[in-house]
Amino acid sequence: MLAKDFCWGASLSAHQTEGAATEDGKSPSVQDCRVRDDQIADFTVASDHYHRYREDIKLLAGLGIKALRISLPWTRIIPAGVGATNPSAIAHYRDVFATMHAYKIEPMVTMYHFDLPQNLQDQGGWTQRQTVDAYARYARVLFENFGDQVKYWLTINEPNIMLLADQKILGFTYTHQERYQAFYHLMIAEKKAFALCHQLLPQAQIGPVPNISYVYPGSAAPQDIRAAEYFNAVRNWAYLDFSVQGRLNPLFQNYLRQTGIDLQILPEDQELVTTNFPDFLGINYYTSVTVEYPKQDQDRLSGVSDQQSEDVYEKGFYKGLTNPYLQKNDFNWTIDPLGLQTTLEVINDRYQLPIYITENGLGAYDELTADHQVHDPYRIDYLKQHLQSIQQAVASGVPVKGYLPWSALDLVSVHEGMRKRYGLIYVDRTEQDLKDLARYPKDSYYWYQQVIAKRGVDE
Ligand code: BGP
Repeated sequence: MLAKDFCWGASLSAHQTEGAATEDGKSPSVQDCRVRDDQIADFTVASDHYHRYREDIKLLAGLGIKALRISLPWTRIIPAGVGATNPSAIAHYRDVFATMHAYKIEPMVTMYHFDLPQNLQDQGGWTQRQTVDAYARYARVLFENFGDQVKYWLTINEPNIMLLADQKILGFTYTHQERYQAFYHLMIAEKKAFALCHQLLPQAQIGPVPNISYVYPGSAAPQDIRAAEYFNAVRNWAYLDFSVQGRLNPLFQNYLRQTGIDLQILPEDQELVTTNFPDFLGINYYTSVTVEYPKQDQDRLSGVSDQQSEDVYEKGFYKGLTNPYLQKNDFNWTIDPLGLQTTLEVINDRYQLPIYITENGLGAYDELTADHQVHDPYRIDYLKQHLQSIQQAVASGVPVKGYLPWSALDLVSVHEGMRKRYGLIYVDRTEQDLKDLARYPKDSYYWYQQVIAKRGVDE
């Protein structure tokens, strides 16, 4: 059983759920443009959460959750990314937070979840220092307008994945050098948010939200061990060491040197970086990654990779491979609950901060029956095994304070559109057919309701 004050919750992001992409003063984000151009799913509607948030929050309150993680869309609040704020968006989200509080649900707010204003992207996006300043201004607007309603803030969703994933799905394409400069700017932007939050909202808490999973070596060969250490440094520790300890990880620095990357660091960064730190860690975890030393040069570009599968590669450093000990889901992601426990233990060993699992879940093809049920035992299995792992981690001394699985309701998956569903609640639409967007709790919803009531799963 987990502690009485354990924070049971669920997670969403704005661009994947809200829709209303062209309403209420909203300008396009890089995600809107990507989803539109690739015709992934009707992005203007998504799960229609923007119009149905009251119904959705009420349904989620029925789970007994104490927290709901949502993200705020930068281009609704400051449509051009810089300049004027949009009063109707501020009023909208004030009502969203008031509705949550009416059901005793604490908002946990991701300030930016992959949806950079397209206007800033057109000027170079995160490769440019001015985007850091724009983010800092946006952070101030959020703290000033919602600081009385929101106690838990998350800075930037998965900057480490923005570095490593196939950047087309994130709405931009940078050169190798630009990627790492953009990554550095994301890290600096986060530090500015820590500083501002602590200055303006002394009662609030703020943390990073990277996607962390401990990287395994493919064998006991010393070169494979080194490959895993390097990928751990690039994928996991570079970001968290900077965020929590204010240092550039030495293996990461060596990797940068050897791959010919020269970061532009300003003298004034030093003080900012070494005096502003998070209050807690938000950790997203889906799968683990296994790498070996690349024996031959691959016939593809260095660094083009997809962090969630075996498709990771950096010449002379590491190459992903299939882990023969693990099963996969329908979308080729390995399922590794024990990997979550290991990851949590290693994170705790390094950083000793309270941890909230801010994403964890199973993407699958779900089917709605004629009587509006969704039988998803595979999702229940996945969540149950990961919760067992969390309980074990807590028993071994890791301060996990909350669990907010992905996702509260079905949404547009980043990689796969509407066909890959994560929700505890089914949203009745398909890729292109919007149907009536009605909500139906899945079996996993009722299962999670019981888990929350019992404060955990059987070991
Ligand atoms: C995380 C993102 C989420 C979510 C999830 C699943 O990296 O923070 O936004 O989408 O991955 O990924 P996908 O939707 O591609 O299955």
